[in-house]
Amino acid sequence: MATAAELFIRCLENEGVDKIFGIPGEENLYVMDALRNSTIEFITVRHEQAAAFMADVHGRLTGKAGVCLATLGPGASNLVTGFADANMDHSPVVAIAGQGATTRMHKESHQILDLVSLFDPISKYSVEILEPEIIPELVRKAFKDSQAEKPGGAFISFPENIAGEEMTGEALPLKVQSPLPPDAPEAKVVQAARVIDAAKFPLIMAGNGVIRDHANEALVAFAEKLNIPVTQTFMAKGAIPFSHPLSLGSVGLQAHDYVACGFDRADVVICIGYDMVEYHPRLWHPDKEKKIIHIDLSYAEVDAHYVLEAGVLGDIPDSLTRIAAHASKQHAGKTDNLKGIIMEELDDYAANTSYPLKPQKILFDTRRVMNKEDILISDVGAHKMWIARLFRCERPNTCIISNGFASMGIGVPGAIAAKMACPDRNILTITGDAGFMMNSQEIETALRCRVAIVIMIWNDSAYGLIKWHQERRFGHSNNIGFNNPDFVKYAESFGARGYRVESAAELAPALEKAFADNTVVIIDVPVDYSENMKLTENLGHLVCPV
Ligand SMILES: Cc1ncc(C[n+]2csc(CCOP(=O)(O)OP(=O)(O)O)c2C)c(N)n1
Repeated sequence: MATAAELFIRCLENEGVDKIFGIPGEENLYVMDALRNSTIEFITVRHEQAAAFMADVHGRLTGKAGVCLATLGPGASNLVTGFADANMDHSPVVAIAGQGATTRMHKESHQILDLVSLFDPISKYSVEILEPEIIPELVRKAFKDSQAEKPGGAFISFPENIAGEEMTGEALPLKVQSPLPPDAPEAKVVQAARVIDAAKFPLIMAGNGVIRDHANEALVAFAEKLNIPVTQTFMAKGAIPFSHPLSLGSVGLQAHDYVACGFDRADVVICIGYDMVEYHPRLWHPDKEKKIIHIDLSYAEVDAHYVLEAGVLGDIPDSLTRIAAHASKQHAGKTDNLKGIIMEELDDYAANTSYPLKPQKILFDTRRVMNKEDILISDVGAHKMWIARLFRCERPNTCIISNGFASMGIGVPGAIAAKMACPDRNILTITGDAGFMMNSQEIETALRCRVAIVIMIWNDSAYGLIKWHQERRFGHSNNIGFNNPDFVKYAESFGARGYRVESAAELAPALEKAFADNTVVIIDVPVDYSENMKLTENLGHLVCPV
């Protein structure tokens, strides 16, 4: 006779789950015990938030829901930030929390929180297991909802008395069905092709949906056939290779960056797999005068700055191929050298020897050392803005940026999950000193699980991005400084390695050595963030090339 917890684990196996990130607790004893006879590996972590970030990055890289687990009350509330990050970044994640027995949920009771309500606003599906028989349906629905476009979070609360119940009936896992996305109606395809044919300066904006729907090759073919330039959001980096002649680079900086010049000129913007949460249309479409074509698997969000001329809802590769077949006009391609300006900016700093290091120099050397398939996970801060602008990506999902919820602390746990999902690639996280300290405890997890990652800390002893914003707004800053530990000694205290970069020339060799070390390595890189305000000033004076 199986317990409900054992049936639950069978259902997770049936969904193809191979790992659960989490921390065991008293209220999930039965679930943990059921894992002893399972193919699923449990990755014991040091903070539930990290477990959720790991599930988040696992989901983003594999397209299959990452799974995290916590106990009730404080364990579950610790999951919230990482889980919300996954939900807003449209990464599939299923979170499981233990819960007190159903016999004490109706009253004040030790560690009991209404978890279904807590997770409701940050999930696509939030549910409690109140009968063992419903487990197969409930688990199937959680995974189906989480993985369906747009992907996001599903939360399951599992009361301990239900988990321990002996199953009497014949409940079995349900068949996993993966329906193909529907194709767009022909009339919509033809309408979009007409709008594109009538355009003077069309521009493509690719979003993360292109990567989620494996539409990157179709995107390139579409752009090439019609000779239309492509820009991408932060989370779509690599959807078109940076080196492609039609690639303009990434958009998303709130300031008016070079790539935004492409928007100024465009009369038709073709948004493909675009998530508004990343880069609000008000920023690139203030005058509401452009024609917008929305190509996606989901309906467009309603927004006064995003009123559609044509909407093509269906499998993205199929839609792109069919629209391109109906459109006949060859457009002007890139009419200016916007990407050239970005390249010049990088090249200018390639041989820069100043210390602390300039962000541009760090990213130039990092790109040179990393292979095209290697993965960079960005944390959140000023460093993320530099990575988004200047780190050149040739392949989808090789630069993971959180730009929906945009939570600090994703870097270290995200890198661990990336290495587990892609063990043959080098994995680097670039993080601010503040974001690093939010989940640095997971260095122990990485070492214990023998997961080799490199952590590059941009060290400025401050909340750099906020300092940047304060200086921009008020001309001064306050309450943003702090002291750091000695990061080399900190690494060594865990049994990891630590290198401090003491001149610009030391960075590239240190990074090469760190990858070759094949363990957990911290590289402490003092960064010169005076470049932040220089960038603001330069972009403030930016005159778009004509
Ligand atoms: C969890 C969380 N708290 C606060 C913020 C707001 N925030 C965004 S960037 C930032 C500063 C980041 O500092 P650091 O990690 O040192 O990176 P830097 O900006 O210096 O590159 C803050 C406080 C956030 N995005 N996430």
